[in-house]
Amino acid sequence: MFPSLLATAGGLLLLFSLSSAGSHREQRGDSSAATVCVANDGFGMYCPTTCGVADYMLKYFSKTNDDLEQMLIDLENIANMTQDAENRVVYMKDSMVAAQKSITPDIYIKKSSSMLDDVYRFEKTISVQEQQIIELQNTVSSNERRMSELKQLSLQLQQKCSEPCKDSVEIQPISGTDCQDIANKGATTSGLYYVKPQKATEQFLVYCEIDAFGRGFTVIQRRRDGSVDFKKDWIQYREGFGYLSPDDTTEFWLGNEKIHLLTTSTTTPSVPTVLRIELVDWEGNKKYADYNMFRIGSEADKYRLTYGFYFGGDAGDAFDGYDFGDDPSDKSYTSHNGMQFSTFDNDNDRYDGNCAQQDGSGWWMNRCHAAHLNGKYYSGGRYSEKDAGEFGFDNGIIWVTWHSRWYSLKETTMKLIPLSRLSAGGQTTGVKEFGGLGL
Ligand SMILES: [Ca+2]
Repeated sequence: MFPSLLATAGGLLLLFSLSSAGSHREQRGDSSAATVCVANDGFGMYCPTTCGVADYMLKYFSKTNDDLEQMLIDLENIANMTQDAENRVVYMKDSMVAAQKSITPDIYIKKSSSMLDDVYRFEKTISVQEQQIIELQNTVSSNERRMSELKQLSLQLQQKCSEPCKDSVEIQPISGTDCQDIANKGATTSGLYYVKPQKATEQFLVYCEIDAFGRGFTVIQRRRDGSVDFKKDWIQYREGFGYLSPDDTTEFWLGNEKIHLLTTSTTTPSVPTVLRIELVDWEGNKKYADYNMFRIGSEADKYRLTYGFYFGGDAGDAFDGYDFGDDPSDKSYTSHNGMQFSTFDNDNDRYDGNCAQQDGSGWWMNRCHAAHLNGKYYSGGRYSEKDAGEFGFDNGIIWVTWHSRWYSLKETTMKLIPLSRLSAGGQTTGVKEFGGLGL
């Protein structure tokens, strides 16, 4: 039984170490790096989720493993004690025989009766210990059964993880250059779709929000619950991170390169794209802001943000900067139009320091911002300099033309739509549909 238990524990450890390599790279569930689960472009909710389940199981395994090891030690101790006791009984029986042979009957009877007492006592101990061993053996075999079931399940999950994401995530069959193109082709449900913008060399997955008016928004950013850490480096912001989900329940940054491709048209004149920003605060209020002729430059231009003009909305024009009253140049220091993208490891801001490092995000930093939708997530909204870490700056999810810089929003969405379709259902109708807030 011991060898088989050891073998099982060894197998578990192996299983644990094999899978923990994957889970480490998947730490926090939001790594954009290629993982064991992801077959192609790094998005798709279910593969990482499957790993999440596996991680959970592995945690459980680890505990079971510890328990089993402890049990193994206990069993060995008991076995040793039992062996000791048996040895002593054998020794005493031998002694009795020896005594019988060599000692006079009177002394023998005295000695032997005391020895017999000892023998009975030890035999009793042995029987108790044997009972304990049987109970432990039962526990071990029941644990072995459970472990074997878990291993089976884990193998199934690993099998699932090694399959391409598209096999387990519901991806809609229609594809197009963007979500509006997909909606134009007849898609009526929001979900995951493949898009291939004109300049793209390969298709990639996006979440399309398709409404009752046939408008197809391509979602490029989503904050919902703080489950994804947005403090990422240049490459992660370039490639995108977080998770796309068919039911829009997850947080992500689609990736600067993809946003660049989605906002770069090959036609002349170019097709104007509107960036719609939707915001939700902690009281459940919803507001939005639209920017027309929105565009993200290439990586060579550090994914520079440009837009033609603020196109309306009730959240106000925070991209234009804000006069905080701290400095005469506040507003020009905090406007975003024309800013290059910065991350902590790629500082392209207009500040002597490093805005992205100080505020723990990737964003079109000026010196630094009046809008900061990739900021740190603060549950409840209100936070202070003390909460903001070593630098103490306003690093939350900010849109200062609505809430102050010390109020971090609960939810954000950044999404794209061709200008021609924004008002397809009626601009006012569309606005009403979003939170019932008309212009
Ligand atoms: Ca700088």
